[in-house]
Amino acid sequence: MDLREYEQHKFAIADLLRQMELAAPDRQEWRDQATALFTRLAEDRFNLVLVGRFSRGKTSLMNAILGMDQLPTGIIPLTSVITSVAYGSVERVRVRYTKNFMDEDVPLASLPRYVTQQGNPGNAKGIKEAEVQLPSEFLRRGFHFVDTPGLGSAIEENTRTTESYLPEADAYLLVTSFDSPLSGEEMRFLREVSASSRSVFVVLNKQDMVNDRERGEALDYVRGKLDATFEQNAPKLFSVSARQALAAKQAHDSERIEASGILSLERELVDFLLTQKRSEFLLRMCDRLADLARRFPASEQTLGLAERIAALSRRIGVDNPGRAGSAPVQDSVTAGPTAAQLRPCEVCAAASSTLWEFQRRFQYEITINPAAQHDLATHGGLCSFHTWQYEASSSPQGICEGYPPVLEYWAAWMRGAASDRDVQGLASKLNARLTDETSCVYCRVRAKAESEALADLSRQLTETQAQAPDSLSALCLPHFARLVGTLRNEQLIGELLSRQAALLDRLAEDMKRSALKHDGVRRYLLSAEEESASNRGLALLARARPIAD
Ligand SMILES: Nc1nc2c(ncn2[C@@H]2O[C@H](COP(=O)(O)OP(=O)(O)OP(=O)(O)O)[C@@H](O)[C@H]2O)c(=O)[nH]1
Ligand SMILES: [Mg+2]
Ligand SMILES: [Zn+2]
Ligand SMILES: [Zn+2]
Repeated sequence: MDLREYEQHKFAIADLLRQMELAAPDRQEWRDQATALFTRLAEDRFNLVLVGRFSRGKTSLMNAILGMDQLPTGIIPLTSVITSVAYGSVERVRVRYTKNFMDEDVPLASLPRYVTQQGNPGNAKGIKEAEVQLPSEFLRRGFHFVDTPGLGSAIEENTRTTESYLPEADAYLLVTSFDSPLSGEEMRFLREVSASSRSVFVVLNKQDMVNDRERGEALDYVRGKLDATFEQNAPKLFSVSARQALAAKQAHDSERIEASGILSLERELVDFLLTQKRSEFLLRMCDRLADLARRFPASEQTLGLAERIAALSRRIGVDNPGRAGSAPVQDSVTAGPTAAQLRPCEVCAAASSTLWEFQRRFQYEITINPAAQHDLATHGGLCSFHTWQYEASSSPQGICEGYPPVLEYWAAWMRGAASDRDVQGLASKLNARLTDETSCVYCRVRAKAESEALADLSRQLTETQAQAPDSLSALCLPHFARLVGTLRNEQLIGELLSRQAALLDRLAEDMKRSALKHDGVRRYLLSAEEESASNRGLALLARARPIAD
């Protein structure tokens, strides 16, 4: 099941939950239960927790997987705070304190001040978790990597921090290393996990420090220990050099990336997430929904609901024969939209800024320039919308200086009409004089700016030979339609339509995710993209408000 399918199933569960709310016999009792389920759905984070003795290279391994070096590492015990890293369209760090009213967003570059032993010794700042969001494609598959302070250092607070977090894990990555593999505390940890149902992967890091023979010996040794500790399903073992993996990724050297051992680890993690974890989670949610529905008094409606839950559950099961672990992995994480594609409609933006400039001049001109006053008057003023737009940014004094000619114009018109004998036609004449989009100067300035921006865009697209450029923003529907109307190249139009379709789908998903997190009272989990989803969703359908704030 790819991420897309997974989310669609999740949204289907949320829809069923909302419908159950309508059928609920006792709203209050129901609401608590439903909120709890929404919360689970909204939080739905697959916590892959990295543990191991201090200085094994846990943080380095995370950096290597992400192909960046933003998380602080060092030769002395370093990480002092639980640090999770998950997908977000923009870089963002949320520091959550144990007293949650103190939560704050901080720049990524300042992370060391919060999560390291030097910046925040023994987590004296009382941070519950630093949540890092990064636009990494690997993370888009739904991982929450959780880095923990190393076990077994002299800093007891750090060990306690890690131990208290362990129950939150969905799976563990035990990071040990070729220099003295499997310390006492790592063995203790393994024994504990072997008694639980959680999966664990074991990484032997720093393979660059040993030769082939030593490497083989260490692997045999660790393999033996694992087989002796786990009665069945002994953890998979990986030999890796986080240091070389990161360097090779940064150099885009695919041979050295492969040699670092990181790829087989990454493949295994993705496989695990896709074939097992997701369907288990969804099926568990369906079970809980069904439990809830069973407690409703039987009625046609509740029977219908129960049937639909069962059907969804079957569908999830069918999509995932891989529950037994045999399904082929198909991971279709598609490239996300570029930053440009997330920018609001560029035609709207051009029109707004032109109009903004115009308005500034206009406000001034009509207080001092009789020609401008006359012009405004003969157009009968502005359209209703822009009249108030003008009012909002003008002073009473300016209005009283600039606007009397408009009122006088109407007075003169009416006086003329009073002596007109054509009473029948009067109402329609009056209506025809009213200021609308075609006579309002603001409207005309905006329309002109829009036409110019569209013409520019159309020219650019035609010149670049049928390539929908990555730099194109998320056009609003009205402007998209006008743009398409100017183009002749079928292939280009087809490309633009697919691109726009992908944007619309993506926003619909952002909106559903955002709704789910609101339902689940987990607003702090909203990514920047989800937070702005309501606004961006509407902005894809309608032109921007006439003037930028
Ligand atoms: N030679 C070698 N050194 C590595 C490798 N990975 C990490 N290191 C070094 O090991 C030291 C510790 O790395 P960290 O990533 O900070 O280790 P950690 O497990 O996060 O440490 P704590 O946060 O204290 O628990 C650093 O000096 C790294 O440069 C590797 O693959 N090879
Ligand atoms: Mg660390
Ligand atoms: Zn637009
Ligand atoms: Zn107008």
